[in-house]
Amino acid sequence: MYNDGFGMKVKLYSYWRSSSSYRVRCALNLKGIEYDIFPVHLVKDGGEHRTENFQSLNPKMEVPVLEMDGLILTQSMAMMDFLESRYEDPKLFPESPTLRAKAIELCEIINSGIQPLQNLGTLKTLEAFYQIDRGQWPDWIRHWISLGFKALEVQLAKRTDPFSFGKRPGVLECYLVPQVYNANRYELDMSPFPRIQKIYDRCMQLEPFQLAAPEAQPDAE
Ligand SMILES: N[C@@H](CCC(=O)N[C@@H](CS)C(=O)NCC(=O)O)C(=O)O
Repeated sequence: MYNDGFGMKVKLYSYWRSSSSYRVRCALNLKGIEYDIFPVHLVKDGGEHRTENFQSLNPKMEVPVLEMDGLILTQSMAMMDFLESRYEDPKLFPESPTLRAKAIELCEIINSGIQPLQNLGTLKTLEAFYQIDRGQWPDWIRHWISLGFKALEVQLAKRTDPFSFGKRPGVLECYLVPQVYNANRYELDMSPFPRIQKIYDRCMQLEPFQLAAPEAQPDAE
């Protein structure tokens, strides 16, 4: 187990059901980094992430926020990059520059191409601006997950490693597992995505992913 060089435990501001927080929990667990969870409720009383206190950590009013080495980081991909340079082993990113770029490309299908479209703030804006009520959200969510998963499935099916980029799970699994969790939550038919499903199933056999799961969090409801 690592702890940070300043003798302070790493802090993760997280919400149990937030897929972006889930990514970082996976990465911290894979690296064996000790951390404390600071729960931020995204729903209660209009959302704790909107309070002035939280905005001083993240003016964009989103979780996760990672606090370590005297640094406050928002954006999960920046966290992955920092964790990788700060704690060398086990590696999250492939070592070859080509594969590293490919891994980031595939993470971005989720990070920029799926999650922002199913984010709570986006859904609430659809409701406020266009009266798209909550009953219609699942169709919208399934549409965007499915579109992103189609692209991912094609790319991942070309590779035969047990995980996306090798024998061990890495950065892409940290993005993929939470996104599949959401797909299941919204009852997306996963049968068109066998390679994604296989990688997810393999990850869920492993303790770092089990401990990162929403239901295993201290703030799970
Ligand atoms: N790109 C950001 C996404 C962060 C994000 O969208 N977080 C969501 C939870 S998964 C959030 O805090 N949403 C609050 C809201 O939309 O009001 C990252 O990767 O960290």
